[in-house]
Amino acid sequence: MTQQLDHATDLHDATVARAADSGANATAQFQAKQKAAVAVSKERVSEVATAALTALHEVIRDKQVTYEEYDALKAWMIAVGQDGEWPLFLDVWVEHVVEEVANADREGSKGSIEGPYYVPDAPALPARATLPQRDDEAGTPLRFQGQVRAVDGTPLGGALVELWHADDAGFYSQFAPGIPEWNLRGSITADDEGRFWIDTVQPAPYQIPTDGSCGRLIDAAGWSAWRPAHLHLKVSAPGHRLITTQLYFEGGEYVANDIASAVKPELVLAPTPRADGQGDKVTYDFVLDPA
Ligand code: MBD
Ligand code: FE
Repeated sequence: MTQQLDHATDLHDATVARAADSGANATAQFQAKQKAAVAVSKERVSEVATAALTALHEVIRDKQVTYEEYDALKAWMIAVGQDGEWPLFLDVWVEHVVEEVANADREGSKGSIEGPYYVPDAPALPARATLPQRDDEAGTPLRFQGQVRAVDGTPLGGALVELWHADDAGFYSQFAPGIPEWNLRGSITADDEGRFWIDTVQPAPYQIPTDGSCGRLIDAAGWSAWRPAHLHLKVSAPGHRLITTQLYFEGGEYVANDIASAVKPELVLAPTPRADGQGDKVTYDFVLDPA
């Protein structure tokens, strides 16, 4: 009886994305990566902070923001921190413009935002590999294959392809309970010609947790809480600029209205059924700019 109850609780946990589960670890992951203080000059801090505050002052005048609304904002910002949702908030509503500025001068593959759910040092895998997954991993099998090249077409042998994505229920390992640590996360080393063949499963669309501060903003504003199904990638090779990007699926839900504004036409895949009937396959080649 106790076992049945535990099982029921597990099932419940695995099917509900709670802000506390994803938010706390997203904050911890970010803090681990951001240990060292960033050196920014006084001039630069003053320039950017003054511009940001001035833009906000203009919104208050333009929209005639009231004290009631100002206090609602203050309460909400305090709660965002308590929920651990600053990484989620910033990556959903701000990062896409930072990415646009950072990658404007690239000639190679298009980038996209990293989001809050990257974890470094995922298990190392060879060029032909299956991403770590459960024995009964749900979802349509997907073979993701391609080649990493330089802008002049030279194959980049031994390139590193880091891939992470949500499962068939839209949850990420390490950011939702009940999923094995490295599920659907891997660091693949391409072969001597920069090629890779990765077996995984089709991810589901991702819904922003509805019980946290980001969810409350979305609800209060009447927005959609969804991101289209996507693969996250970091692709790198010595002497070349690492690219962080995402790939989406043609015809998928929310491709045209991503809450994180991170879809670009060049990043939409069109998988086709495999000849052996074992799911789908898709080819995508990466082109890395010189460092
Ligand atoms: C995600 O899965 C994601 O990729 C981004 C950018 C924001 C929230 C959840
Ligand atoms: Fe994501």
